[in-house]
Amino acid sequence: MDGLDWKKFLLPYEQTVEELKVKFKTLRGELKSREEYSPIEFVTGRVKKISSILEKAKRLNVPMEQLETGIEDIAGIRIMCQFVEDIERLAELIRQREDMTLLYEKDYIKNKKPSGYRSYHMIVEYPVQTALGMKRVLAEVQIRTLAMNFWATIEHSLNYKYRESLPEDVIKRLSKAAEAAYLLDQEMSSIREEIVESQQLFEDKSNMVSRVLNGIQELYFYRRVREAAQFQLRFNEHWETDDMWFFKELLSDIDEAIARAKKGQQDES
Ligand code: 0O2
Ligand code: 0O2
Repeated sequence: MDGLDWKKFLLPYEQTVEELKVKFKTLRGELKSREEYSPIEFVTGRVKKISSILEKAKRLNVPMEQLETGIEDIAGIRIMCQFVEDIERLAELIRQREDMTLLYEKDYIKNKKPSGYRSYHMIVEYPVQTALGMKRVLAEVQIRTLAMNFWATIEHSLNYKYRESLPEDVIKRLSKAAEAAYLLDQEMSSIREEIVESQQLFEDKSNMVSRVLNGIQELYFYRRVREAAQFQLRFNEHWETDDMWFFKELLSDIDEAIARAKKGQQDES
């Protein structure tokens, strides 16, 4: 540790964290304004504390001259998502970026840690422009759901407080709480799927309704008043149902009537 000017050493990491935070927050805003849904809920970032860097270096046997390559999470970005499905979508967006290079990924979602920890980690190399020129810095991007974050935040603070001497029964209960967070994520995903499906149904229905009404109007245009009125009646009787078959049948009957009306008009002229 002697001889290392920590302030200078950490400068490019501080800059990296600030820049990456801005970039991912901007990505969130951009996706929101483009498609009204963003896989990013919120973004945080931190530079690892000097004491934690030293502890980790000791634990991993990393010599002081090799901190830059030996410790990958001196710069850390954390991205929170609403749903588990958002994580892969976001990971893919990161893989495609040209302003950072992905080195490798750690999937603690498929392979949760023994503690119960779940998260998706991506180690990237980020070229940061400093006053002394370009410097390539390692950064760890952790992607997790709100439920995973809730669990990890509390578990981390307890571990910090009790310094690896958590009583056995607390470890067990934390592991159970991790299971509860997992189930919460699953439940939220299935609720989301149902909502997306019902929205799809609603979109189909509103599309069908406007096609039926336009068709009826077209029949009036061809002076097929009686037919148009009959279709209107069928529509009035059933439009409140979600029965897509009813709309499909009605629409195909209307289309046929329009085709007949067009043919009749051609024959007349
Ligand atoms: P907003 O819209 O004000 O919430 P900086 O001060 O710029 O260096 P930053 O990003 O403000 O850094 O702080 P940090 O600690 O990196 O990230 C905190 C951001 O995460 C803040 O958003 C918090 O509001 C947000 N945040 C923290 N916990 C939660 C949470 O549980 N839910 C949600 N939705 N947001 C949370 P901003 O960027 O200040 O924006
Ligand atoms: P900080 O500064 O407190 O955020 P390691 O797990 O550290 O031995 P590795 O492979 O370098 O080995 O790192 P890993 O596990 O990929 O990622 C380390 C970071 O992931 C941790 O940072 C945590 O932020 C998070 N993490 C990993 N395991 C757990 C866990 O069981 N509980 C919680 N709450 N977080 C975990 P640090 O080291 O805590 O750094």
